[in-house]
This record gives sequence, structure tokens and C-alpha cells, in this order.
Amino acid sequence: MNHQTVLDAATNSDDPGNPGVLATGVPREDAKRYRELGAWTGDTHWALFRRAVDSWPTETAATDRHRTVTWSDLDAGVSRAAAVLAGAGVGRGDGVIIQLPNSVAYLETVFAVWRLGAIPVFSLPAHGSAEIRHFASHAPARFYVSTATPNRHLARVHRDIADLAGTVTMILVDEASPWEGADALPVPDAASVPSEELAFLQLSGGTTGVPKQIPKTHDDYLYSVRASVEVCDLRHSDVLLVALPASHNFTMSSPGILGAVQVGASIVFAADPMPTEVLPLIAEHGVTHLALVPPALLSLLNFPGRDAYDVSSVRTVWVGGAKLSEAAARRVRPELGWTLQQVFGMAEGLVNYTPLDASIEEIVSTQGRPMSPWDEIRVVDDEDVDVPEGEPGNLLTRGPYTIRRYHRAPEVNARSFTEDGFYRTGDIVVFREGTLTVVGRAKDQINRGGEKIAPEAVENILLTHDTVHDVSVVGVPDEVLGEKIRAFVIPRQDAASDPAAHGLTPTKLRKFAREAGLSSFAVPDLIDIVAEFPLTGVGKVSKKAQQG
Ligand code: AMP
Ligand code: DBH
Repeated sequence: MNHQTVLDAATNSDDPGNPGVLATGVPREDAKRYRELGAWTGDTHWALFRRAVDSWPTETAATDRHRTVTWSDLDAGVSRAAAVLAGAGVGRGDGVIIQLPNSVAYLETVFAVWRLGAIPVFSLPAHGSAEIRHFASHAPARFYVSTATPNRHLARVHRDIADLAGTVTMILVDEASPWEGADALPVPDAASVPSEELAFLQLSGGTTGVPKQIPKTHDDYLYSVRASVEVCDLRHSDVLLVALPASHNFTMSSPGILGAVQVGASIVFAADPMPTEVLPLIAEHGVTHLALVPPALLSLLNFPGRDAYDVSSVRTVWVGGAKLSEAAARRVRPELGWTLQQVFGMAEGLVNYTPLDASIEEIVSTQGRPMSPWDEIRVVDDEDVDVPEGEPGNLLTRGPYTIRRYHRAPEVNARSFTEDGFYRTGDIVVFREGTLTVVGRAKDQINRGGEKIAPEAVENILLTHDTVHDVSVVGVPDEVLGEKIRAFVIPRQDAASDPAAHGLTPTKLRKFAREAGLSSFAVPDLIDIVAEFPLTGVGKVSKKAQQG
């Protein structure tokens, strides 16, 4: 192969030629221990899928608004997808950016990429061209799969990355009747892939200007899926509603889409997590499980027409991605009749759940317990000294499914991990009797209803505007989303007396940010054009003062 694959990049990036660590940065001696413990089993994502197809060929696997497929239909769809992708040149180790809406075609694409021994590079439908460009060059990925029926945002992304045509092959899929032309193409054999190899690149919300990419191996990720299935008691007869973006780590693995594939539960895809979409699907398909971020749960709780729908089939709602207020948590059981399982997770690894049989107090007031007995937890002060149990501190973690480095990011890695491989989560927590409560955040990150935004990424885009002199972006409290994005903008001197006359209005700046390729969820909710920023005693911009 004469091009660099994402596989080469993952194994050589930060540690050129270091055969002592896996793509995740996990040393081989620790890998050996995780195998001996039985956490890592040698399973691969392709083998997981094959078992589902072989075990339940005629049972329903998945439904979206276009079609319902059995596991063997899905297998046929995956073969067709693999033929089309291979025909476009996708081969072993290649990075394939996937930016598709929730759909059966999404499943076909991901498993086809695994079948070929290629590497999914996950992105969200809301990502802008700036992120897609970054993934293409950084992974690197020479293939991009998206929808042939894009909404306005995705149509803009497709237009904006058209100039990558020489290096990135764009494959557009019609979710209603995908993989046209597959019949004329050979179906390639499934590749043989070692379980300790890089399986895909997952996304992190991140604290830097560019989203960080998270390397996962088959061994470590499938362990996290099995552990989640067990803690969540997901069963073969269950029906999982996928309403958050499929590529999100929460949706994919906690226990998520892959948990459903493991036990052969059926998957129902919703276009979005709004009550008008979710409620009819629950009633129609007898949904038993769904994952939501806190604002989506609040919308359901407060939706006036809810009583018109029978939602009694639901056993468990998983809520995570951002802190759920205790008040909202308390309403779940009495108003919806569902069991709430709080999920405090991160794409980097560690996932915590409140146990299904925990007391109501534990369920509503904590963010759960580490799901694996081999998750190592430390709570430390700013000097990395352990604090006494029950006192707030910085959460550090290490374990069988937590990465020890980001993909090709030596500087970030030096900050984000300790010398002995603990991940610095940036979360401030209290650890008491085995349970974690999230009490704050040390990292420079905005959590907008579960979408993580790096202020720097928004600042960098607004700074490219001709009449902008300086920008400071902060998160401000919001009743529904938890936080909203607020940008303070100082105009250049020549525009300062009448910014609007120079095109500097909040509306125009928001449009500018969208057109410059920013993710739709990262476009500031509020923009203030100001003459100066408040400063701290030492003359730094006081983000605290800007947060009000
Ligand atoms: P990411 O690293 O982008 O996958 O985002 C993970 C981060 O989301 C965590 O480190 C927390 O800051 C936040 N988070 C996820 N779930 C919860 C939760 N249930 N409660 C509070 N914060 C959460
Ligand atoms: O926010 C997250 O990243 C998250 C939340 C819940 C996550 O990655 C997960 C569960 O696995």
C-alpha cells in the first residue's frame, strides 16, 4: 500500500516504532494482565456481528423510518455496503469518516468497514466542515461516507469539503435504498483482524481547538460493552431506542448499539430525541430501553401531550452526558414509571452507572459506580495528592477500557495523562462508599446539554472574521441545557464606533461561524459586541466575570 493508513498512524504516532504499547497507549504487560483477568477476550467487532447473524437470522434486528430488517437482511446489507466501499477503494487499515444520520444504513456502513478490516473514524451529523477536514488529515482518512439526502447543514458540509476530492473519496448513501450498484460488484472476504488492533477512532468533546480522536481496540471496547450489558441487564427480548447520535460513545457502547448486537436486542432508530419523535416510537415498537441527555429527559417530562402515548413498555432510561439535576431525576419514577439509571461516562473510557437496585437516594443524587472491578479511581488535589474520601477533588482513572493516549497528540497527552497512565478527566468529583458524584469541572470546556465544546475552537473561528479584534467564549448557566455558549467580541478599531455598519452583528456573526465550518451545536447562543473584556488582577481575561 503506498498511502498511509490510519492503522500505521495509530501504531507509530506518538511512539515511533515502540512495540511495547498498543494504539491506545496501553503497555503490553497491562494488556496481558487484562487478558488473564478475563476482561479482554480476543473478540472483534466483526465477530460480534457474525454471532448475532448466525444466532438470530430471522429475528428483527433494526428499524428506521424507511425499513425494518432481520439480522440476515442486515448481513446482506452489510455485504452490499462492503462491495460498494471496496469498489471505491477502501481496504485494510484505511480510515473511513462516517457522518450519517441514525439509520439502518448507518449500521450497514459501520459493520461493512469492520468487515473490510478498515477503521471507522466517527463524526457527528452536527459536525462542520472544519472538523471533517481535521479528521481527514489527522486520522488520516481517505474516505468519507455521508447521506445522499442531506439537510441544510450537511449539504453545506458536502459543498465545503468538495475541494478535498483529490485526497478524500466521498461516498453518499441514500438511506431509503442504499448501496445501489452493489449487485455488479464482488463481495470481498472478511478480513482477519487481531483483537488488540485499533478498531476505530472515537470522538472526544475536547478542551482544545481541534477535537481529539480516541483510539480504541476491539479488546478494550468490547469489554466495556459486555460490562455495560451486565450492569444494565440488557436482554435478548429488549427493544432499544437510539435517539442520540449513533456515533456518540454513549449511544454506541453504554450499552448502546453494540450491547444490542451482543444480546440480539432489536434497535429502533429515531431521527432525534424530541418528544414528538420519541413518544410515538416507544408506543409503536414497545421500546424497553433508551438513552437520553438531561435536556431531552426534561423535554419528555414537561411535554404536555405525553399522556396520549403508552410508554409502559420502557424498563430503563439511561441519562448521562451532562449532570442531571436531582429535581429532574426525582420525577422519573413517579411521572414516567421508568427506572432511571444515571450514566457518567466518557469516550476516553471510564463509565459509571447507578445500579438498577440502588436506593432512590443513590439513584437521584449520585452519578453511579465504576462499572468494572478493574477501574482504578483516584481523587486528587491540584498537586496530585489524594484527598480524603468524601472530599471533592480531580478525578483520575485508569483501567481495562480507558485510553492512555489520544491519537497523534503528544502535547495534549502530556497534559491529559499522568506518568503512570491515569487519565485526567477534568471532572471534580466526590467519591464516597464506592459512588461518584460530579460536583464541578476543572477543564476548560462547555457542556451544552451533553455536547462538549472547547471555547478555543469557537474563538479560533470567530477570530478569522475581518472586523473581529478579539474573542472570549464562555459557558453560561442555562435552565434546560445546563450551559449555553456566550461569545464576547471586540471589534477592530476601524469598526469600533459602528460595528453593525461593518457587518458585525450577532446574527451575522452566527451565520459567519456556521459558514466557516463550525459544528452546529458550537455556534454561540449569545453574542455580545463589547469594547473590552473584564480582566483579572494579573491582567488575564476574566472568564469568570464574563459568566456573570
Ligand atoms: P467526552 O470526554 O467528550 O466523552 O465527555 C465526557 C465528559 O462528559 C465527562 O468527563 C463529564 O465531564 C461529562 N459527563 C458525562 N456524563 C456525565 C454525567 N452523568 N454527569 C456529569 N457529567 C457527565
Ligand atoms: O458524555 C459522554 O461522553 C458519555 C456519557 C455517558 C459517554 O461517553 C458514555 C456514557 O459512554
